[in-house]
Formats: sequence, C-alpha cells, structure tokens
Amino acid sequence: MPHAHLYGLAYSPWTERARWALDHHGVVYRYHEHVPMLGEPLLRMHAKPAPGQRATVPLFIDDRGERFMDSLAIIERADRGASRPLVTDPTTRALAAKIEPVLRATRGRVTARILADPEALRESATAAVPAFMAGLAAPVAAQGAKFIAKKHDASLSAERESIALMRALLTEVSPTIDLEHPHTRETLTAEDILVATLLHAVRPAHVSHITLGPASRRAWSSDELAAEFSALLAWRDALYQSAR
Ligand SMILES: N[C@@H](CCC(=O)N[C@@H](CS)C(=O)NCC(=O)O)C(=O)O
Repeated sequence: MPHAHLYGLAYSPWTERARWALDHHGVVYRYHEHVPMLGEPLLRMHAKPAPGQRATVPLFIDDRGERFMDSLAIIERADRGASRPLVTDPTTRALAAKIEPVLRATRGRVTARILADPEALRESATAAVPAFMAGLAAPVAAQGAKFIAKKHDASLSAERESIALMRALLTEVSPTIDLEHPHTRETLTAEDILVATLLHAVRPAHVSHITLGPASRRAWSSDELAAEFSALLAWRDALYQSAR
C-alpha cells in the first residue's frame, strides 16, 4: 500500500500544527525534513504548485496521492472520518486567518536575527550538513535565510512591528482560553493547536521533535512577550503534556 508523506520544517509552527493533528488521529505517514533553498527543487517536484505559485511546507501527500499544502487543510484532512474531529467551530478558519500575518511578521523577525548571529547560522547549517562542515556551510545557511525572506516577502527590519502584532493577538486570544484547565487528548481542538503553536514564536516548547539549538531558540524567542504572557506559556506547556 502506498505511504502518506509529510514534508515539513520541524521548528515551524505551521508544520507543527499539521504534525500534531496527524499524530492526534493516528494517521500513519513518513516525515521528511525540508531544507530551505537547497530543498526547493525537490519540494516543488512533490508539491507540483500551479505556475507562479509558491511551494510551502507543511506539504502532506496522503496514501492515495492527494496533496494538501496548507496547514489548516491538513488538519481537516486528518479529521476525515474521525469520530471526534479537531475542527468543530466555524471560527477556526477566522482564527487561522488572524494568526497568518503574525506568523509572517515573525518569519521576518526570526530570519533577521538568525542572519545577525553567527552561532544561529552555524546551527541552521548543522541541520543540513554534518556538524564538522557547519562552519563552512554557514554562508550557505545565510544564503538560505535570505532566500526564505525573499520567497515569502518577509521584512527583515520590522522587529518592533512583529512584536507589537504578536502582543495584540495574544491579548485578544488569552481571554478565550481556560488557562487553568488545558484540554486533554479527548477534548483537544484545532484552536488549541493554533494558539499553542503560535506560542513557539514567543518561546519554543521543549519537545524532542522540535530540534533547535540554543542560538536558534533565542532567535525565535521574545523575552518581553514571554514575561507578559507567562500564563499562556504555562498553559501551552501543560497542553503539550496532556494532549500532544
Ligand atoms: N499558509 C501556509 C503557510 C506555510 C508557510 O508559510 N510555510 C513556510 C514556513 S517558514 C515555508 O514553507 N518555508 C520553507 C520554504 O519556503 O522553503 C500553511 O498554513 O501551511
């Protein structure tokens, strides 16, 4: 029987949404880590985007060869036939639409920080080549980071705006969550997944499948937001314990 495949970037909130939903429903798939820039031809080969369209991860190809290149579409695909789907609320799509510009701004902030930090560049290179070559490959990692910024029109000079956008969104979603009682596997919703993965851009969760070196982790983190939204982060960590 043909296998299902998921192409992703382990540290990316979009990929983690998809993986969480697929794992939650016990969908069996082979996971492939995408390498930005160097992996672009391979990604396009698998994604077969329409002319002029970007190929992005997560990309899920199910066991019948059907392609899904949007994280919410993958969550819905994972829900197919499930007795308790993750997407139950018509507002899920609206929440995802609100999160999208914030994650896009985050991509600019994180990319700019990685470019400015030789250690983070070394760590990015280590993800693609053996560690002993990572020093040599750091310039390639820098090229890769610039490639991603260009491909996704990311602004590399808007750190403050990125933080302000995130603050506004977290202020809006916080009251909608019962911080004291995170959901369990039985009650998990797509909204939980969307907010929990968004928080990777405040402080990445410490989970074994999200491999980030210390410098990359710093690039993703915002100390000021982590202090302001510590209760939300505690909720996220508890949710990972109870439902991931
Ligand atoms: N709306 C899409 C966005 C996916 C997206 O932006 N993916 C980026 C994550 S940084 C990507 O593919 N980056 C790797 C690349 O472009 O090579 C989704 O929800 O899946």
